[in-house]
Amino acid sequence: MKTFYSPTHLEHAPPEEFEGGRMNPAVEVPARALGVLAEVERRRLGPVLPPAEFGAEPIARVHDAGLVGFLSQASELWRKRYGEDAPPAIPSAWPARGLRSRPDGDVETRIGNYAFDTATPIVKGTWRAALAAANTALSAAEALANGERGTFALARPPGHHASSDVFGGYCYLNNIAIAAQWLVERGLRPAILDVDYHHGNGTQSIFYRRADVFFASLHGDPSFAYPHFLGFADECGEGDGDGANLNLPLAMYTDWRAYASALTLAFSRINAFAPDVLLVSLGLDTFEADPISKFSLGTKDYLRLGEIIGGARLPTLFVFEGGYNLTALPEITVNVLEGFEGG
Ligand code: SP5
Ligand code: ZN
Repeated sequence: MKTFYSPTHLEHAPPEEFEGGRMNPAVEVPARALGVLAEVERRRLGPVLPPAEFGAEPIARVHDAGLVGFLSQASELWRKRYGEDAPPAIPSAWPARGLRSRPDGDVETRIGNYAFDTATPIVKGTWRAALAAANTALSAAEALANGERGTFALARPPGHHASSDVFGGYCYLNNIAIAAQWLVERGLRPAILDVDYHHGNGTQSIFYRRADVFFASLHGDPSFAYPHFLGFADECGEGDGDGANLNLPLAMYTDWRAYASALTLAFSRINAFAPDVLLVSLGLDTFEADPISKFSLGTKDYLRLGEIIGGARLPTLFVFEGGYNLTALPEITVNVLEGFEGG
């Protein structure tokens, strides 16, 4: 399997995130992708290729121009305001209910307008890394469109929490949505399967009113899990998209048995949609020892996850999302990819 990877992700390395009422060490760190890259090479999964440059257009097809403009300038504006050695940019006020959306204004106004949490800091290299991640997903999508059976976008920062005009959840641009839209414009019919522990609220929102992209997500029930405000079972799509969205919120400590039965249900709906390409938001934070999540999947379960995905017999693009146990992450990630190839 071809892996697409850009070292530009290394430029996005915020030291801390604001969570639990304080600054904590960041969990979405460069070592995540470096560890997976080393394991891809160690197990000889296939060639590791640099992404091509797709330019601004495929991003503009998914994201609001105001968000893109802000993200591209945010660090510079922040450092102009708070000094060259300022800490990472984090919002402190948002247009919650009763307040006005304000896409223009000073950096504090704009960062609050476009962010939905405090755990997604912007540093000097964030924008370049986010662009490289989107190009990584697009390159892997292009290889798939050119006839590969499976491709892996080792993208960082992740993407599935970013909607058209809001960033958060360690995500700035929605890599998998950008790839899905690019494939739609080449006449393909994508289904997205999101197996990250956290609901892919951004991806869901982007396609919620559309019938041409199916979205299915297995995740920690938002009644206890981040992102808290989306991902419930009654969200089925709207308008043209009614019936093209499937949420399967799962209980705390979900193990392989319960997970596999939800996966079977997801694939029955995906198959009924009759996609010609499958895109997987590959989060590995369902692991039993993930530091921020509460599922109970074991190392070997990821081989079976890959086998089941491979059993769908669809050209498949894997896009890297979350997963924060740095010790296990390389092995469990490549287990999915090898399971797919054998399945
Ligand atoms: C891509 C992705 O996986 N994003 C996840 C973002 C989650 N951010 C906040 C998580 C809060 C979890 N709180 C657990 C406290 C453990 N110290
Ligand atoms: Zn996650």
